[in-house]
Amino acid sequence: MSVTITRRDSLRGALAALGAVALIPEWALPALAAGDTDVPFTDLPKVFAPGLNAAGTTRTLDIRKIDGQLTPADQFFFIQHKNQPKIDAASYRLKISGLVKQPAELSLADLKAMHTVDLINGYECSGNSPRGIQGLSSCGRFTGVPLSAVLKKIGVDPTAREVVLFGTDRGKEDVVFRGQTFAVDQQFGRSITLENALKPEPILAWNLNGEPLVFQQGGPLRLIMPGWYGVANVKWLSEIHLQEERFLGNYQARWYRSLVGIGGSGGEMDTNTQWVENEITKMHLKSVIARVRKTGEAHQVLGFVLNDGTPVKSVEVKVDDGSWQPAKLDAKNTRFSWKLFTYDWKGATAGEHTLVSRVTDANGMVQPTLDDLKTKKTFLQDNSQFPRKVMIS
Ligand SMILES: Nc1nc2c(c(=O)[nH]1)N[C@H]1C(S)=C(S)[C@@H](COP(=O)(O)O)O[C@H]1N2
Ligand SMILES: [Mo]
Repeated sequence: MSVTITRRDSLRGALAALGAVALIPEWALPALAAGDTDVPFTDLPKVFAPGLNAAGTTRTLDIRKIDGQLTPADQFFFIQHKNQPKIDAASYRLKISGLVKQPAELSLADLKAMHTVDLINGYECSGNSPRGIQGLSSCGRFTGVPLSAVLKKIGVDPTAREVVLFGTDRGKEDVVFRGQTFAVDQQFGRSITLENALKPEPILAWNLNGEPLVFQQGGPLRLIMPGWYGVANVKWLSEIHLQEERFLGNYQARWYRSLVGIGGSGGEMDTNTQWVENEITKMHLKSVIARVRKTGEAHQVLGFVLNDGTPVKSVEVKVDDGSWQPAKLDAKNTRFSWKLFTYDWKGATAGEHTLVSRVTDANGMVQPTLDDLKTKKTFLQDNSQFPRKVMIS
């Protein structure tokens, strides 16, 4: 294996030898220097308390604290639907069942003995939105083994079509059938097609930023689906089941959907409007302004882009009623990381201002405005342009 060592790596190596590696930020944006200040946002909800909720079940990211590519593990957002199981890593076994050559139970040691990979992956919950100042998002370096390698090692039966991933978390769920409701015990489950499972990207991950995943983050083992919304990243994996039929669990087929009207007036009964229901899979193109800092008389706007891994063509920023101005994408962005951008805001005057960003990808897809999304009926997948208000003193 050939290894390219960059100057930064060798600097890190030298400093690591001195025990000082933690001092080197992973990204070029420096921490606030003496004399730098954060410009306050005036658009925050009255009650705005990012971080851990009172029950300790959800943590949101305070995006004003973003200062690099990797979200520190102790700030990384977490959320889930049921309980947060605590699983003993030493006795942990991942079951692989269904249409496979030989059902298997793999320990963490079995997985770690395979060829492991590192992947920087940024993602958001599909419910992430301006309402919570986009705090259900983060980006980290995950370590694990490609799902494809595990499936190939076990051997997939040729009749398999669907790969269902179950979490250890379970509880009562309403299963609704034509107006009848059955409250039954269910495991959290999501599925992907075998074709997607065999792509090189999905990994079964045990580390975040070089440390074992803590239980809130789905430790000891979770799926990471690069470029997909959070819900696909099944935590606390207990079983991977291969089958021929579609998997219809609530989190797959019922509760994670969007309903969008295309064409016509968008009126609910307009026969010229086609109503399309979609699964929540790949992330829709979004940019967010996260932070504004002042150095002397200079102002810099910082934000991030999330998408499905399609190369980003441009990010632009607009101040008040001005024209769209190009922002700069950070050189350290990678295909599945969130894409950090900065914009040097010249001539900012005292008072309140509105800043908004929009991203365009290499396929010509442009981030929609809120108005463009008005025929989207479910709140999931809100990737609308997010105008921010700041106060310059
Ligand atoms: N087992 C399990 N995995 C899960 C969930 C869950 O409820 N149970 N929630 C999903 C949702 S909706 C999101 S947004 C992500 C959040 O991942 P995080 O907690 O690492 O941020 O986990 C996903 N994986
Ligand atoms: Mo989510």
